[in-house]
Amino acid sequence: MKFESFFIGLLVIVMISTGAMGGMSGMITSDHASGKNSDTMRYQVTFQPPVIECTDSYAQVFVKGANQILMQENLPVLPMFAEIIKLPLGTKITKIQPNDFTVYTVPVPKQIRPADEPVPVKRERISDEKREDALYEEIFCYPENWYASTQGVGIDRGERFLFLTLQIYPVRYLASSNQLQYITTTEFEISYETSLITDTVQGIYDLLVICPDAWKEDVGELKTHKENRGIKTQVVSLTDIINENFFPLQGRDAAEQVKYFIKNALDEWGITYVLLVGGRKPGIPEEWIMPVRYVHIYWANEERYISDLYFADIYDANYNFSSWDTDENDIFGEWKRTSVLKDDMDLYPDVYVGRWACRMKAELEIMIQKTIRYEQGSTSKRVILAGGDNFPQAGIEGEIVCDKTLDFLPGYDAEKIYASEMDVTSKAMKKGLMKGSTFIHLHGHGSPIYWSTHKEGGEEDEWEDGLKFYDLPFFFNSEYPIAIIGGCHTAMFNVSLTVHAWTGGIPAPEGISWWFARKPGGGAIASLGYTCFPVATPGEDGDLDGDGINEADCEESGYGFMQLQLIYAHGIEDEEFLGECWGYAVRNYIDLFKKPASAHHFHTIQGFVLLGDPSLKIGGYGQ
Ligand SMILES: [Ca+2]
Ligand SMILES: [Ca+2]
Ligand SMILES: [Ca+2]
Ligand SMILES: [Ca+2]
Repeated sequence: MKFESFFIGLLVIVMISTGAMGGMSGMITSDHASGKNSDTMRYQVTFQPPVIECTDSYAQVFVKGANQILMQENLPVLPMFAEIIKLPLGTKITKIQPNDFTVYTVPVPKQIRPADEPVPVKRERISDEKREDALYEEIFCYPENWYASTQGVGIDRGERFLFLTLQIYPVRYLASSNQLQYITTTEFEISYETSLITDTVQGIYDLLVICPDAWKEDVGELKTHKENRGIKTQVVSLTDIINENFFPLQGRDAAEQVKYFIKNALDEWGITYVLLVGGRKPGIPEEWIMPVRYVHIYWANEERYISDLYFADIYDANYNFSSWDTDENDIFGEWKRTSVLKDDMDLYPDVYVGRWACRMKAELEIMIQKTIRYEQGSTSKRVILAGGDNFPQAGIEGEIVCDKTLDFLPGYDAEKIYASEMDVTSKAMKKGLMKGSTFIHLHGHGSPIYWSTHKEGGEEDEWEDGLKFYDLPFFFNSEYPIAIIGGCHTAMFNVSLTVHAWTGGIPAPEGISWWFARKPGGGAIASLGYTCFPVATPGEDGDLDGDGINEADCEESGYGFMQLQLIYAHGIEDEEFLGECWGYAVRNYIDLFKKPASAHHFHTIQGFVLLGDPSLKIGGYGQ
């Protein structure tokens, strides 16, 4: 019976991930009369009493049994426990109820250390933003509750699930009296119903390509190529969508119409991948060949940015269309500087979405020919790594993240272009790529048209040569790598000669990531970067990714974690297709950092974009 096998699977997942610290006992009560299975599971966690350590200025709290850190800007840094429970598609949580537990209180000798301001990955510091004092006068008890939970529906290895994240806060801080409240054991009852929906349709098509009408015929060559490799492909034009050639038209604007089409294709055809074909139209007014969605989450002086994740997050945890505008005011992803988060967003991708941001048909031709050539061949098991000292905090962050990249690619050789060993130049990157490689990973600072880093301890205005948009025409490598360009705004694809926000006033026709991918006779096959400021996490605040091993924070959170997860998906989890790797990275980031909601993590999640074919077979199929 399906339900039993799921329950055993769940038990295994929970026991593996929590080890000796947590445990779970389940009780099954089935209610067949209502046509639904309603069940309850019990979830128990135990903690050691808190240990308090003091520095000169602050106290720090540690709890054995807590596997993560609660960090919100200017609020106390406290241990927390988080568990991610994967439930079958169709499950609906009806109740999460803690049983009675005992609360203890202890005094704290000093104020608990507040979390620092999150650092945007940018070239210049934001001059008008200063760290304010801790917000302790505004809090009575932090966190307000003993637990929180978040749910989402998304895809994992081609299968869809409900993801439940349960966060438990074993200590709470009473700021006015400088005391800690703590618990040592807690048990939850989680009630749920199953089989609300099922994935009945499996893979009538695997890949959906959406393109403008005028390019549809040209995409035929890509379809033939993909189908020869067993990827069942459907090509649909924007006109097909509007003319209701497949499904009834839904949606308040062009972007939402595309998203509803993707939903229908997921429901009716069981698609896994979506390739959006089209970028900005050439010209002064901002118009799009293929629609985009701007979200409005304010952080680091950035008020809005494009998120292609919008097109991938189709369903929310209640199996409703994930509109990203839950207050229905036509402002999507709204969290303005002076307001709270207005729109609930599930975020978990339900399909793997990539974009060829082509501005003209010639670019489409280049991408089709590059893709066919790439997938028919194979690339060398080499990775080009470029990094340096990105932040004044201890550790050479770019090199730490690049070293970890190589750890996650067993059997690979690396060409390291490290600021500690040499100058980080585009010349060295070109030279490295001439020998062939599957990936190039740059981890540093960026702008839409430039990527760079520093020598160790280098001044903020002393930059390595780096990669500049005007270097791109001179890449003539014959093997095309997947380029991961870690830095702020590195994958903005709305740049034009007249609109060039964040380029430092330098006009450029377009951004570096897409340019690198669509470069004929060289460059990359796909690029990944950010359409906005992602967050960086230099320094050391504990085991931020909660895997039980405390490593440098630059690998455990922020943009470094995101990019490393993508590599991990391929090198360690053996994901063969680029879309799966993107989805893996985004999903894991959401699991860990969606809650408590913070603008900098939303930027990092929503801005991480795949400018490439999500059905791309990494390294090619070979001859
Ligand atoms: Ca809204
Ligand atoms: Ca979703
Ligand atoms: Ca550093
Ligand atoms: Ca750490």
